This record gives sequence, C-alpha cells and structure tokens, in this order.
Amino acid sequence: METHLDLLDLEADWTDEHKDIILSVRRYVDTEVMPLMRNHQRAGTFPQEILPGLAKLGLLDAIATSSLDPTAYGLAMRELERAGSTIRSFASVQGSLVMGAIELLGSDAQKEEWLPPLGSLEAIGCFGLTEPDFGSNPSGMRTRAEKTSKGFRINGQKCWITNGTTAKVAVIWAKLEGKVNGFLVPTSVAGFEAREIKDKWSFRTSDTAELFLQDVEIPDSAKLPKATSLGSALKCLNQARYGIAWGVVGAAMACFEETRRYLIERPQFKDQPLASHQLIQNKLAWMATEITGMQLVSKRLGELKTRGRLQPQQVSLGKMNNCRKALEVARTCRDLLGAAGIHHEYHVGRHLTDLETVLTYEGTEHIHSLILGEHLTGIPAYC
Ligand code: TGC
Ligand code: FAD
Repeated sequence: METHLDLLDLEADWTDEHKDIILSVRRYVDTEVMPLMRNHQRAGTFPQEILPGLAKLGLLDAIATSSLDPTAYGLAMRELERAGSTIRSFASVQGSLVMGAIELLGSDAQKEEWLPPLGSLEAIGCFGLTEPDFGSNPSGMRTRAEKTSKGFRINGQKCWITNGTTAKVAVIWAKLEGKVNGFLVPTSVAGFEAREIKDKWSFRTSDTAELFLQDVEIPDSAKLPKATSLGSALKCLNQARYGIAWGVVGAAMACFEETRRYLIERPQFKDQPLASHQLIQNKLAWMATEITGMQLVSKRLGELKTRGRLQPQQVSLGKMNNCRKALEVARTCRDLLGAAGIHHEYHVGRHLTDLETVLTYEGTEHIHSLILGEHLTGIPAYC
C-alpha cells in the first residue's frame, strides 16, 4: 500500500486485520474527510459532517475496550492523521481518554449509561486535566471536589480542552481531600460552562475550550470509582500517547506524498522537474528514512503492547521522537513546495501548524525527555 514509503517492506508483516483497517479508514478519509478540510481550516471549525462515517467505522468501541489489536489501533490512528492531527485527536479523546477512562476506571452503571452513546457518537466527550496554571504539572491542580450530603460539589477551571464545547459529558479531574479523583460531569448541569478558545493558528479544525465549573453538583454515582490518583489519569494518557506515536506517522506520510507528487510535476531550470535535482532527492531520501524510523518505533511499541510489556517510558520515547520527526518532515515539505507551501491548496501547511500542537499536548517534548531522563538515571528532574 505505501509504495514509496514502505522501504523496509513492513507491509508484508501486516495481518489481514491490519490490511482491512488500513483500507477502510483510508477510504473513509479520502472520500469523507479530505474534501472538507480546506474549508474548515479557513473557517476555523471542526468538520461535524464526518461523525456519522466515523461512527460507522466502529473504531471507538474497539479502542475503548482494547478489543482491537494494538497495531491495528495504531494503524487506524495513522490513517486518520493523514487527514489531519485534529481528526485523529477527536478519535483519541473520544476513544482513549473519555471512553477509555470509563472502561478502565468506571462502574458498571457508568459503562452502561455512557459507553453506547459515546461509541455511536450520539454523545461526545471531553477530558479535562489541564488548568490555566497547571499544564505540564497537573498534580498542582486547583479544581476541587467536596463531599456533600447528595454527592459532590466541584469548583474550578480547565483549559485547552479538546471537544469542550460540543461535549455532552466531561471527564473532570479534581482534588478531593488533597488527592486527584475523576468525575463524569454532564455538561448540561447547572454551573458548568464551556467557552470556545478562538484565534488559534494551530488546530483550527478542532473544538478547543475553557471549562468553568462553579458549584457544580453531581451525585455520588458520577465519581469514577477507580480514579483515585493522578496515576489514574496518566494511565488513560498512556493509551492516547501510544496513538499519537502512530498518528503522526500518518501526518508525515501525507506531507511526503503531497510534496513528492509536486516535485515530480513541477519543472524548474531547463524544464527539468524539481525532483531531478540532487539536493531535492537528498531531502526526499532523508524524509523517507525518518518516516521509516518512525514506523519502526511505532511497530515495536505495538508489538510490546500486544505482549503486555509496554512501559510508560517506551511510550514517551515514541511520542517524543515521532512528534519531533513529523514536525521536521512537515517543515521540510513546506520548504520544498516553495510559495505554494504557504497556500491552503496544499495540506502541508495545515499539517505543519497542527503538529506544533501535537508536540505540546499529552506531555511536551521536554516532559517526555524528563520521563526518559528519570528512567535512564533514576533521578527525577522535573523541578
Ligand atoms: P508522579 O509522582 O511521577 O506520578 C504520579 C503517580 O502516577 C504514576 N504514573 C503513571 N502511571 C501510569 N502511567 C504513566 N505514564 C505514569 N506516570 C506516572 C506514578 O507511578 C505515581 O503513582 P503512585 O501510585 O506513586 O501515586 O507524578 P508527577 O506529579 O511527578 O508528574 C509526573 C509527570 C510530569 C511525568 C506527569 O505529570 C506528566 O505526564 N505531565 C504531563 C501532563 C500531560 O500529559 N497532560 C496531558 C493533558 S490531556 C491532553 O493533553 C489531551 S490532548 C487531546 C488529544 O489527545 O487530542
Ligand atoms: P507549560 O507546562 O507551561 O510548558 C511551557 C514550556 O515549558 C514547554 O516548552 C514545556 O516543555 C516547558 N516546561 C514545563 N515544565 C518544564 C520542566 N520541568 N522542565 C523543563 N521544561 C519545562 N489538556 C487536557 O487536559 N485535555 C485536552 O483535551 C487538551 N487538549 C489540548 C488541545 C490543544 C489544541 C492544546 C494546545 C492543548 C491541549 N491540552 C489539553 C493541554 C496540553 O496538555 C498542555 O498544553 C500541555 O500539557 C502543556 O501544558 P502548558 O501548555 O501549560 O505548558
């Protein structure tokens, strides 16, 4: 399938399940998502029209319940992110962070109430961990839950929350008696407000919001029973970060393929295609090599996850390395497209600006290098 980018014949290792998922997600992306992206990028809106098709793929239930083989899940993320990081992000938040949190940390009643509408996309969810003053260090969060006679009262603020204005349910992380706990907050409840963050030059096709919770009252049954520390939130992030390591391979591939086509078609100097110049071929070779390296890292993470051996620092390596490399590939492609590279006609510029967000969220490059640093030295160096 990846005729130009499968330099190490990885495709030969994919099972029939993997091939089927690549084909079905790619078909969906090509026919239902890509035709909409330019206009939504200009308008700064999330393409709601793509949701029925995404629901039909049946991916979200499979992601949340881990019934999908980890490599198949990764390949699905890769194919979704060919369309854009915002599309993969929507699926990551809904499947891994919201449904995943309910599946991993929720009660049977919470699973019954929320998983079916979230899986079919009748309900959208969001995951509220970050606060204005606590991004990389969520353990300092100020959002508080206090016990009441009927349940809990929550006060606080969250920011940069994906799917925030469209969500019907928010997974809210708040301190209860000094410890981080998780709560399922229906967004229609009194005292809850979501405000769209406008004027973004990255993630324009994503719904990003600030959440305000003022004396929000929820019943006892809304507390996630198994979410009793920051570690619970980080467990959900492991799954989403794994998906990002795979997803950004798709963004890099999309940039490479669009640029390669352009370079072969565009004549310059004595009517020769740009692709005939040595400097250009050097950059194509460098990018194909980096993308191959990213694929190998993701594939190995998938193998470890399948065997139940995947460790958080290995996920950090994949998230950090692949985001950095994808961004470098996108930047190189932008350069090789010349002036055309800054125009909406090409998708490279959108991938480039969106990858800046992906480098930052779910743990910045520094944070993942610090996680690896702690693993390598035994010395935590966050402070
Ligand atoms: P620390 O003391 O190291 O850990 C607290 C507890 O958590 C455990 N733990 C983990 N458990 C599972 N998986 C992991 N990856 C874990 N990392 C740590 C740890 O063992 C400990 O357990 P226990 O039993 O001792 O309590 O915590 P710390 O406060 O020192 O923080 C460590 C640090 C900096 C690595 C962590 O805070 C971190 O990862 N910060 C980055 C914040 C972040 O990633 N935020 C993401 C917000 S969500 C988002 O961005 C969604 S984007 C939308 C989209 O994906 O599209
Ligand atoms: P800061 O933590 O202030 O970091 C700023 C800079 O300082 C970075 O370069 C960082 O690496 C560096 N830095 C921080 N600490 C250290 C240190 N100890 N040593 C060295 N360098 C350090 N969050 C959610 O909870 N849910 C979501 O759905 C969500 N979606 C998002 C969508 C978008 C579009 C964006 C941009 C963000 C989203 N986030 C979400 C928030 C995201 O997780 C945070 O932005 C991220 O964790 C970084 O936090 P911060 O922005 O506060 O940066």
